Amino acid sequence: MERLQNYIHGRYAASTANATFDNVNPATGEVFAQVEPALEAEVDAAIRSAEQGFQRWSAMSGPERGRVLHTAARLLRERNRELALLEVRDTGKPIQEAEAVDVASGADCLEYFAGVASTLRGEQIALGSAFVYTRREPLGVCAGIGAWNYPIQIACWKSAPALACGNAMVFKTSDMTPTTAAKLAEIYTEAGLPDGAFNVVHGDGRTGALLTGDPRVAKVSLTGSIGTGKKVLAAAAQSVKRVTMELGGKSALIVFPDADLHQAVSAAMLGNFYTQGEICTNCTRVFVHDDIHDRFLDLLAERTKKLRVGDPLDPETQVGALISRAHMERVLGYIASGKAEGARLVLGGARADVGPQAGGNFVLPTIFADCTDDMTIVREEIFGPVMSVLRFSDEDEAVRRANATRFGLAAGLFTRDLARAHRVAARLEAGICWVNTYNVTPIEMPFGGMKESGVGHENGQAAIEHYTQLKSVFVELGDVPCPYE
Ligand code: TXE
Repeated sequence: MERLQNYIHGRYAASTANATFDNVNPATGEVFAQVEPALEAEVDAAIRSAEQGFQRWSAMSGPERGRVLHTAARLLRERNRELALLEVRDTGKPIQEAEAVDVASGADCLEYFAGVASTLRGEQIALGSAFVYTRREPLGVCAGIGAWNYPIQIACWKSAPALACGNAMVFKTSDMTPTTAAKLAEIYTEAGLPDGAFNVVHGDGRTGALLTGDPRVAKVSLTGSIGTGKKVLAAAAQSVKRVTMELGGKSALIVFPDADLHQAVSAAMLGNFYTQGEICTNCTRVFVHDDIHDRFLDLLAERTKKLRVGDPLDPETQVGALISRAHMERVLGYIASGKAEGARLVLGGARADVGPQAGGNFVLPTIFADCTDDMTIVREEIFGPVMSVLRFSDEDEAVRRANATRFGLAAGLFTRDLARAHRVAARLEAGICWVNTYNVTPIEMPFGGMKESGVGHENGQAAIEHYTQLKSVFVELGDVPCPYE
């Protein structure tokens, strides 16, 4: 049986815990590794090491930091296949996705922020007989806390901007997907990152709470559920930590009658079935105009029926296994509630029988039609391959209903009418709004939610503000304006 340890100060370190937890393959149910959790002693060691790492790393110049990140990006790309296979074993997602997206998007992120490292700057403000300049300074030790759906990508999205800005990071993996962030730590060490500048600890919410409760941690960046986000915010308040929160969503896709139907169906499928539906930005509420509703639904069902569900290691597989048995039961529970509350099941709606992988957590891509806004499946985040299709008849109604939720992560719309596209994009209460596409997240674009879906942004230049603090320096060129002469 494999064993996975915490990665502290440039090496794997044995835990003081006398118990381990299982790492389970979602596609088979097989336990393939034992993971050593980080308790008080390990979290303390990781933070102390990060404080040392911070001293060395923040003293390096921007171009030097950029070179380390560039080298790490190259190593990530060289190990793409190996890391993708590990990601599949942890998450159950199809290998074709992991190879094309997960590691590559992490490497994109490292490259982007490698460039950013040497562009950090303040401004100079002229003021009569004085001048003021501002400095962008790192925060110190940051904590990154990851979810299980995009483990290595999330670790890159958090660590790359943090490191580019001169911070150190202690990253806590999700207890269900601990493997690849530890590999990222190895890669950073190989690339020349000082020991301690990026440490990885494993464990569940208790390990996360040790990090968020520690006053030596200056900032927390969480990807997780809204419930966890609220707990982390409360803990962070105790020592007024900076926070970035990427939380859940229940996003709307609005398909207007002039839409390119084939493209709109492609986007709806991508935004519901990619990664088995375990994506926070997914457009799980698809609002389709009355005039095209039936044609849209027919096309959607016809194409969704052809999706290949099965062994994630098979390169032909398009829909893999859900993260855990408990999560699959939860998703099946939502499907049952959809049926009970009167939604019309068009497709799927059950576990998928994938033969030899009977121990896996497979659910068929599921489409519900005739949905109403009050149904549980329309209100709550399911985080599985379950799409709700709703009808609408005019623009105002679609916008009002799309916005009638506490979530505000993302939204999408399909129309060929330019004025309507921009008008509706402006009115949708969502941190990201896609026009005539869905779920495209280039590293250059800020990523973050409105309302209860989040605080702050990852990616793009916006991330710099979240990993630096601004200092104003006032320089007097004349006399002190002292009234006591
Ligand atoms: O989340 P959890 P999960 C959301 C989405 C989905 C959920 C799935 O809403 O339902 O995340 O991920 C740690 N103090 N998104 O089930 O349980 C926990 O150990 C500190 C949104 O993993 O909230 C894990 O590492 N940490 C999204 C992490 O928090 C705590 C993308 C998240 O756990 C803690 C992906 C505590 N008290 C998923 N309790 C986006 N917006 O980008 C738990 N944790």
